[in-house]
Amino acid sequence: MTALTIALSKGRIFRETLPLLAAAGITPAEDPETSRKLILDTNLAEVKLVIVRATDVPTYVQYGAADLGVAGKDVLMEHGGDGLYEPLDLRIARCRLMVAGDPDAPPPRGRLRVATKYVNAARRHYAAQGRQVEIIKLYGSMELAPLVGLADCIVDVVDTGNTLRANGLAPLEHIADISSRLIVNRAAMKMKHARVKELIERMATAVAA
Ligand code: PRT
Ligand code: MG
Repeated sequence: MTALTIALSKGRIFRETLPLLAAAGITPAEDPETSRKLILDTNLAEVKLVIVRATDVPTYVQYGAADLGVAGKDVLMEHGGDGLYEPLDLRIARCRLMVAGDPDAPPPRGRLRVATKYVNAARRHYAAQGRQVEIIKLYGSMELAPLVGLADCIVDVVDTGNTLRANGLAPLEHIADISSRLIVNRAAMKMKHARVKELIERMATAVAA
């Protein structure tokens, strides 16, 4: 059997990918939330899972350190598609990439300052509107930035909107609907075609069910 390595992140992506992996006949031997291992065995000797940060999944797959992976479209929009196929929308971990801010704030004098970890997606969004903005790169807790005057607004993913509301912010502009995608290394798609194709087909059937 062809060896396959699948890159996943802990948390919601791992949880929501589990049933889809099960449909493909793959069950992890351990739970990454309780195990410290970064390489997890599965019920299939030839299939391993590697547990990495959500934003690192495309990098592992691009370089072939993992044959496949599951990554949010937000992460893929930032990373770009180099060396990757994106054959299947898994329809999990769904949310929206939004501009959010204080709806009552007066319009800024000068350039709009936008805090985000999604610098590329944010730049493209404002460029499409012909607006010159100042992008401030953050790695987390974006909601804080408008509250302390670091930025006029943020670009972040929103699910329930509870985090925004709790901080007196509201969604202002919709950028993209987000879900997680199965991604495949380009070389693996050729070299391990039969095994990868079977996995994609089984997961696709489970997604459609
Ligand atoms: O947490 P860590 O820093 O390790 O990495 P990560 O945040 O990138 O990973 P994780 O597991 O939190 O998110 C993985 C993927 O899940 C993201 O890339 C998105 O594609 C998707 N996803 C779906 C979300 C959300 N929903 C979501 N709500 N990712 C993050 N959030 C955040 C959101 O930014 C907000 O701060 O959760 C918070 C709560 O959201 P509300 O609107 O429900 O309050
Ligand atoms: Mg997170």
